[in-house]
Amino acid sequence: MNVELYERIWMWVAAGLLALFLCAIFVSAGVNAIQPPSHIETVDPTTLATHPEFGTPGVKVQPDGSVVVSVVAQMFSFSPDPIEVPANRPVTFRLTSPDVIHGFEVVGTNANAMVIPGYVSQFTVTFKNPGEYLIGCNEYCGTMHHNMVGKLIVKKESR
Ligand SMILES: [Cu+2]
Repeated sequence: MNVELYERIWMWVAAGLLALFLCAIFVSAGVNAIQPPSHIETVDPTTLATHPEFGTPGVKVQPDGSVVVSVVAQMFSFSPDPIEVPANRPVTFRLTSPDVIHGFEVVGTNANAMVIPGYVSQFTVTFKNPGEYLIGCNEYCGTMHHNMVGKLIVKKESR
């Protein structure tokens, strides 16, 4: 089969670009430690009110000093609100919803997760800068979605 020189050149250019883009994905995933969700934990969305953890959502300090925040996102608020956490300490967010899919994004940080009824979304983040942050729902969840906001207060540690 005879392939014209120009066509052959462009085929190699296209193949090279594909290889380059694949490399870019793998390198950036490696450098930024991007990973797919690894944590699968289910919870019954119909009995959240009596759930031992999500029945009383809030900030809990573990014996080792780490902080766990259990959050219930529901139409059209986050509970607890405001959320108060210390700066410069790992904070693990555990989120779930009793109704529909919501988002949980701490604006200006990389804390961002989808909140899915029936599942617990979990991620750990360390806030370096004390201050007040806006929490927004970034998944359309109903007529008052635009009002679904919360507040995160990152407190400077007093030690
Ligand atoms: Cu929403």
